[in-house]
Amino acid sequence: MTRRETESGTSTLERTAVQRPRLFRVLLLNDDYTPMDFVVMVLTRYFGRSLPDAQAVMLAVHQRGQGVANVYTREVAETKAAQVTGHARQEGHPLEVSVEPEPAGEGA
Ligand code: TYC
Repeated sequence: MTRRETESGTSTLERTAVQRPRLFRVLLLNDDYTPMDFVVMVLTRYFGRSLPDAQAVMLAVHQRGQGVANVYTREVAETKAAQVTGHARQEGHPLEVSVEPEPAGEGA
């Protein structure tokens, strides 16, 4: 709540609504050719995962077909997806990355 004094000397209380930005998941998709080490490197370098965490996420993607690299605001998620796809293509790997909205009500 913020108290504002008007020119005429009256004061009002204003309530400011805080809007938290929608969050988006960056998903890694499994394929048969991208080396496991490359995926682990991507998870540590681009998605801030610790090495053990990156290894667990990579294995989950390998076994289940897809998994969440991390969650960001839309622009950051899309930038990371583009950077990782570019890096993978440069190395000749077919790794696919997608971005999807975090379902409403998930997270804090
Ligand atoms: N399936 C790949 C392999 O056996 C490893 C892999 C994991 C690829 C995760 C992509 O998003 C991925 N080399």
